[in-house]
Amino acid sequence: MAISKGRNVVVVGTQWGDEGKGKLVDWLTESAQGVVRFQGGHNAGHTLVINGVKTALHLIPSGIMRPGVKCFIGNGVVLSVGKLFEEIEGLEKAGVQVRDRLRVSEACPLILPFHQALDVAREAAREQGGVQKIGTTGKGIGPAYEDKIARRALRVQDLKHPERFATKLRELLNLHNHILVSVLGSEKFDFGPQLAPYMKNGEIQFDAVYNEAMQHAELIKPMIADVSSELNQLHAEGSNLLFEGAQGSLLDVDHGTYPYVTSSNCVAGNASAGAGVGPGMLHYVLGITKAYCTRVGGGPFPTELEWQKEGTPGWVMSTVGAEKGVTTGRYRRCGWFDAALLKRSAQINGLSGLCITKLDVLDGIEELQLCVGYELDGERIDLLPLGADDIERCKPIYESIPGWTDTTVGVTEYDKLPINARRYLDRIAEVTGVPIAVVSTSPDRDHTILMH
Ligand code: 2SA
Ligand code: MG
Repeated sequence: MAISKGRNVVVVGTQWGDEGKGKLVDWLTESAQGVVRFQGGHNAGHTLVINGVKTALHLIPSGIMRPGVKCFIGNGVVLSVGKLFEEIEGLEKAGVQVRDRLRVSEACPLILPFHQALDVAREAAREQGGVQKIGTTGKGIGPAYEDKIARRALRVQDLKHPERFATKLRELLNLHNHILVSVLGSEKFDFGPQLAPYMKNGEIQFDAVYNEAMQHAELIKPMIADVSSELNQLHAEGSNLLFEGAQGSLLDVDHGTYPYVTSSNCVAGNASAGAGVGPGMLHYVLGITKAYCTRVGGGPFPTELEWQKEGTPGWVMSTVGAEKGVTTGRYRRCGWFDAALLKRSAQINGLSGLCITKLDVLDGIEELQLCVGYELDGERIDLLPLGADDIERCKPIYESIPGWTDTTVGVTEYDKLPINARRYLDRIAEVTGVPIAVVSTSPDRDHTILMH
């Protein structure tokens, strides 16, 4: 495999998120000097297990768990400074030094309390109007990206200038309070304890947001940086960089199951725009893929299984795989591996290699089904179509593959995997046309098979 010294790697999720990217980024960080987040916000949830201890990260790159590695939050990330410091304090309590190793782009748009209020109120309005909810994480991600694209966002750099910040905040609040009250009827909503300190009569209060932001400004100032320049400098010095994707390719705002997507581009190409480096600096794209599929939130899922019935394959995936959201605690929907979906992912990311995770979860399932295409309007197709409406109508076409009974937990050599597990992996590589570079056989850092 070409994941080696002198090369920068982009790690992306190839399904709907939660593929196990955090573990792989952490593992690859052994040969990297810098790790960069380039999209999403604290909607992401990465679980790492190191020496048996679990750590959940939402905003800070997984590389933080390796002493000496520099971590960057690129301009493509929408940033809640409050959540960032909650995470920093949590890590510091666990003995992980963060402040001197984390750099935050001054161009990051800020997530402020009104973004979260808009997110929550919009989802409630959809539900009341009889429209399927997107199933967002309720963190304000979508509304923060809307402000960025509409060219009115408050950015990290504005925190350094209190008057400028106040002027922009006033304008933003005029607009958003109008939407909250007059369009979404926010006076009727219960926004919960998190937003209560900022709200009065359905409106977000200027003073509460401003005063908190100014406190945050003092905390974050030492970390504010020109991340693009620093990454280019590190690259020029011969450092290896790792770009850590959040969510998954099918949640990409353009290529995913639109409108049941997140509001950023999750594909590898956005590592360039979201970090401020040229595409020539991205050398290897590693696609992380679960040995089955999961999705949290609304939207189509062609290979979805019933997961609540004890003893069924879907139940095994859910329970053995502990498929519960790291950020919101929601149960994830589970289903068979979808190779036609993965083909779409390979195409939109330009995948160099695959990393298959959670293979061990399938141990003991008698017979596995592999989706190799769909029937859509009486025709057979072998690539996931674009957008939710067509995907909703796809009927999966399956190939049966015999399962295996031996455990794969902790196996570190490909040849030591049960023969049927190897057949399953080989067939995935064959159908998707992407070579398998890594297999992960448990959440533990060391339980990893390197293929080439
Ligand atoms: P949002 O909040 O606007 O980004 O939600 C839009 C859709 O994107 C999905 N989404 C995710 N799907 C899987 N994992 C995510 N992160 C957390 C985790 C999720 C959690 O890693 O466990 O804890 O629930 C994530 N973030 C966003 C979301 O479900 C919507 O479908
Ligand atoms: Mg996750």
